[in-house]
Amino acid sequence: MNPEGKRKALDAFAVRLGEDHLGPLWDNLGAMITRQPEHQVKPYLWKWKTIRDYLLESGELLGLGRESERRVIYLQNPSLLKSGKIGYATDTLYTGIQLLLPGEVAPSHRHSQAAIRFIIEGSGGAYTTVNGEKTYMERGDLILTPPWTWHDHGHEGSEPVFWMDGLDVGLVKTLTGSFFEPYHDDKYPLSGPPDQSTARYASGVRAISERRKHGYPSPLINYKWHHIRQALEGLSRFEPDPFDGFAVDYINPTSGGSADARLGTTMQKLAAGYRTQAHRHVHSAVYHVLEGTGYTVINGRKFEWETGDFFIIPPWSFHEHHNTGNQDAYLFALNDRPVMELLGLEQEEAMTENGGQQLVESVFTPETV
Ligand code: 1HN
Repeated sequence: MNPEGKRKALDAFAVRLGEDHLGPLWDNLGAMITRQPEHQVKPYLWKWKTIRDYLLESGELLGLGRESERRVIYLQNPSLLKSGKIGYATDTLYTGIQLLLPGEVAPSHRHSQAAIRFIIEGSGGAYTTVNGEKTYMERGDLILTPPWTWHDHGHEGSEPVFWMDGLDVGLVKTLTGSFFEPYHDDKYPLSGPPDQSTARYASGVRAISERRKHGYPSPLINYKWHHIRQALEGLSRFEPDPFDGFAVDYINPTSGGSADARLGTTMQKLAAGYRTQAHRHVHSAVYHVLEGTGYTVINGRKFEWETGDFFIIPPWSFHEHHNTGNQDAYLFALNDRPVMELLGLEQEEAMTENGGQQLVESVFTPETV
């Protein structure tokens, strides 16, 4: 049979297979197993002022209680909306920004998604309880609510508090492991005085009575900003990482592994004027600018950021950061690296062309619908 005749016969054969809900791998192997990661996730950047203004407006429109468990506005990556999904930040990661007003209570519940909170703004008195441990929130703190732990939020202070929520919503949805349960009361009973785990674990040591306790969830639930900042000052006496500057992973003090088993969290300090080299990795990330001014080049596009902004690094996308300010910049990031590592999927590649820095082909501007 000539090649054309053969192709026709194979196409007709594929149609017959399809009628019996079968498929020919010889036509689909390339689409199933791509040579490199392929995805719909595009980078995007959200300005803090836009999010903050909308949140304050929602504070006037929406009360809290069982009808509206949380007052949160989430990052809806337009590239994921287009593919018919609810639109999280990336395929695996969800990020929202939550507002709690003085006197409010966000009622207790638990879910199988892992969650972290990173505190953006608020001058004291707001707290989360995690399985009965109450911990107060301060700007720059990272608070864990590990999967299936009861958590509620409350506010004894006088100013609105804003924080970033990060959850593995997309990952858990893909793996069909979502469970949710409301607690029968607004607040879960307290197990003792506040911030016990910070008192016990924040110095990186453990009481000898706890030697046999290790693994997940991490016993430390609040990673205080002043401790992290101090650790970065210590690191700054050494050479910066070429791709990330002075950067730390938040860790579980009993194991040295990621603070949360599935959600990775990092804080990086970029010294004034510092520019990193470009690299890419399989894991995706959501960045939040705790402090500073600069830009990140992602796949040849420049994303300019300032304090409070959020941006996405999609999987397997070249990126480099540049602190253009005259102060140190601090970037917090949420990522799915622990999952990629556990599954043996993580890979990393440095850009070698052009001295390891990308050519800027375009500059991002928000797409207003
Ligand atoms: C959640 O439980 C919180 O506890 C915030 O504050 C955001 C987004 C999706 C699912 C659960 C919270 C959430 C969430």
